[in-house]
Amino acid sequence: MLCCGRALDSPCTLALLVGFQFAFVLYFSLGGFRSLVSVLVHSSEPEFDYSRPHDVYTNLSQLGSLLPSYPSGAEHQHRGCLLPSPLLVGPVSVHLSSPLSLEEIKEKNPLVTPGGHYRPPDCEPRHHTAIVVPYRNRQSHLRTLLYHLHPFLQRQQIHYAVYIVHQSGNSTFNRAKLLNVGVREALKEEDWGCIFLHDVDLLPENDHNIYTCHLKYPTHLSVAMDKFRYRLPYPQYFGGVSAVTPDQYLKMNGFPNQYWGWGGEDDDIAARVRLSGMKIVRPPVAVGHYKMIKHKGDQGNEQNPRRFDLLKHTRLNWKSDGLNSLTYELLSKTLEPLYTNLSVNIGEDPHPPAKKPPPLKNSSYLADDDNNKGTPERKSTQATKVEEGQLKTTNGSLDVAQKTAVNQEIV
Ligand code: BGN
Repeated sequence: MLCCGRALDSPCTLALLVGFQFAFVLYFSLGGFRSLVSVLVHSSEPEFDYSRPHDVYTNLSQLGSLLPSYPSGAEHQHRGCLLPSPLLVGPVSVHLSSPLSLEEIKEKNPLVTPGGHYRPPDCEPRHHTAIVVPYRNRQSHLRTLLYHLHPFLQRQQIHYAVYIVHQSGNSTFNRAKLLNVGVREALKEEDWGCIFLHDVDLLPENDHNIYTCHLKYPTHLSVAMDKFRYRLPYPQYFGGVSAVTPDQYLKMNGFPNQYWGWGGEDDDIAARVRLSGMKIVRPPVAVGHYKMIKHKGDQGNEQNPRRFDLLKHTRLNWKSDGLNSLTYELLSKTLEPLYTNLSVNIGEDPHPPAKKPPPLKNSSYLADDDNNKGTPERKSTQATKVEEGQLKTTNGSLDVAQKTAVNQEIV
């Protein structure tokens, strides 16, 4: 008080001013509040610069050059692959549409063998991972995924294979049941230590997101998707890309078979993890970046209106519905150059969605109708029907109270 109550020219006021100025300069040169906090409070989160991503094929020519000296039993093959892999580059660029054909993608990945299998040529892999992808009618998404995932995984120096589980027929899509089929078929083929459950439209953006399993607990990998502004949409979210060991999978009785259509099956799987005494582990947000290929709603994969009800009964049903009740017919298994194609009949949706009424704008159709020349009565009935249809859809997606209630239940 004594000092600062005086005139501006007092030496004490001057010292204070200089002090403040110095603090401001320091503050901004450190990059403002955020950087100041990160300097003062040491954060354990790794940092990556996503503004300058590498090409997803970076470093692979090194592997290619090993191709001629690939005799089995070569000395270098007995050396365990280094951890972490020296080939990793961090953020990689993602091309959301692949202009390349399957043949061209294969040419870029010469070390991938039929069925989409790969083993590092110059060291003994420490991890053995099957990638299972539920699939129907997404040819271009599949090419985009294969173009991206093969080099991504090769840089991680793991032994892997890609299994595409194709749902035959026109019944409603059933992602979780297809995953069950994929896990069972993959394990028939090899003793995989880890199984990835991978959506066809998700592309990992950072190769430090290693495609291996946690020894004790199921892992959720797609923790930061562009669609959700690079954060979890809700804490127990388990959709997109996740991973289990065969033991973890057995412990939770696999996945539910009863979710036909979009939504809820991943929440059921998350609930199973907890009900079977496990928890979900995740990589840091800075690592678990994914881009989603944008697409319009899937025909045959409409929102499942029964998902809320099904989720309320997970606690009762998980021990009886899952791996132990799985039935399907394997129609074909082919070893394609970049993936194993499993085509399966998983049966019919017992509650298929009602067929949509014809669209409202078809007034010309009404007017042309010979029996009913577009009378006002006929038109208004039609319009009411459409409105009912729209209401239904709105209810399906906007049932916030219901959604919150179920979400709380499965925390
Ligand atoms: C949730 C869906 C998930 C989906 C995510 C992200 C349900 C069940 C009602 C509680 N769950 O709301 O299946 O993966 O959104 O899109 O709809």
